[in-house]
Amino acid sequence: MEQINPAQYELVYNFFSFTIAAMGSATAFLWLNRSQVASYYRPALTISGLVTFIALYHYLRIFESWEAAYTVVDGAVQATGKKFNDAYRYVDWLLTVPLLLIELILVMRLSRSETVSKSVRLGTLAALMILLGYPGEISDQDNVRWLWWALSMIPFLWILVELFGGLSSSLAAQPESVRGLVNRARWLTVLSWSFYPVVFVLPMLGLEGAAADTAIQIGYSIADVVAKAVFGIVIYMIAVRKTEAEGGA
Ligand SMILES: *C/C=C(C)/C=C/C=C(C)/C=C/C1=C(C)CCCC1(C)C
Repeated sequence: MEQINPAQYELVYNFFSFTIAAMGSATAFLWLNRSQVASYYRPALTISGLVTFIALYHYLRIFESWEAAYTVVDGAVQATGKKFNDAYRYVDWLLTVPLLLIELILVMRLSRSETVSKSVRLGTLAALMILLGYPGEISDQDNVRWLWWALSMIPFLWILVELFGGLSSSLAAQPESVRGLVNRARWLTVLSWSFYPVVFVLPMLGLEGAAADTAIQIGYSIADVVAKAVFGIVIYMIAVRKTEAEGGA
């Protein structure tokens, strides 16, 4: 591990702690409010809470790994020799990224066959994107990182095309009162997800050593809170509004 200074160590520590609080409270909110929406929309909230719950678990492990990787002695941060475990993030994404897309599909309440086919297609693309990113993430050679970045960008861009092309006709079929919100959920996905490939390239653009490690950890944490907890709340709002538009729970 790179030599990290106390301010960087604390900053990452505090961001992990904040993310744990955000994921935990989002999980409680989403699961406790299931009864506020019609029964068709409950699976979307269950899955939404499952996503933040899986992230809560992984952030607890990430936090633990961060604490184990360093000790603070007389105000200086020293590496303990235990490696900070980056794999937790990728295991988390592998599970949560397909579920996030399924959440969005479920809250749209499409026909059964469309729900299944879109979930399978988007879920597979999302898993492929994460698997292709991992060999790059664990490499510190720029050319290796660029190669896997480029490969992972293919399913990533494909997902964006599906969200804008494939889901547009489904969007038009949504009740008037929720169209704006569903559109916002789609944009929230696009913008928050675009953050990840940008954070990934920071070390290839000249950011070095502990500064790069710090930026990556903070960048991914912010993106995770937006893409999972904030997104979950938007899904909840859509479900509540659709419940109202369709005549109550
Ligand atoms: C909750 C976690 C989410 C929404 C994670 C999303 C992750 C991505 C969109 C990652 C994409 C990547 C690329 C497109 C290229 C480089 C490697 C990745 C995996 C960072």
